[in-house]
Amino acid sequence: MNAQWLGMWLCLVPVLAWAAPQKVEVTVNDQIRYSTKKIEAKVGVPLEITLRHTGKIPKANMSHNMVIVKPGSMVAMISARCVGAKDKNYVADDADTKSAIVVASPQMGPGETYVLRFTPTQAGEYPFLCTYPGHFGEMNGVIVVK
Ligand SMILES: [Cu+2]
Repeated sequence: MNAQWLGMWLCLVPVLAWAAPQKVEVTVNDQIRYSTKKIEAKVGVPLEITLRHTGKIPKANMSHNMVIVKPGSMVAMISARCVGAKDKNYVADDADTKSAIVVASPQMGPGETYVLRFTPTQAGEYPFLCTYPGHFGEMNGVIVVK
C-alpha cells in the first residue's frame, strides 16, 4: 500500500465509524406513564432520548425519571432498591445496581427536560423504568436494539 492509499484510508475511517444519532422524545406528565413503552434502536448508532416533563404537579409531591438497564437485568429488584434510595434521588448506588444501569436521568419536575445518551453495543432488550416510589408498575418499557 503506497502513501497515497494509506492517506485515503485514514481519511475514510472516521467517516465510517461515525453514525448520526437517533433522536427520540419521550414525555411524562401527571399521569404515571411514559408516552411510549417501546423504542427501537440499532447497535452502534448513538441513541438520544429527550425526556420531557409536561405535567403540573410540583416536584416536591411527585417526580419522574428514566433509568435504562442492561438486557437481562432484574428490573423488579432494581426498582425495589431504588425506591429505598430516597437520599440518592431514587437511584441506588450499590454495586449490583450500578453495574446494571446503562444511563439514568435525575428525578424531574414540571417543565424539566433531560437528554439521555448512550450507544448500544449489543443487540437485545434494554428495559427502562421510573424509580419514583410506586411508579415502576406503570412506568416501564423496553428499548429493542437490533
Ligand atoms: Cu414516575
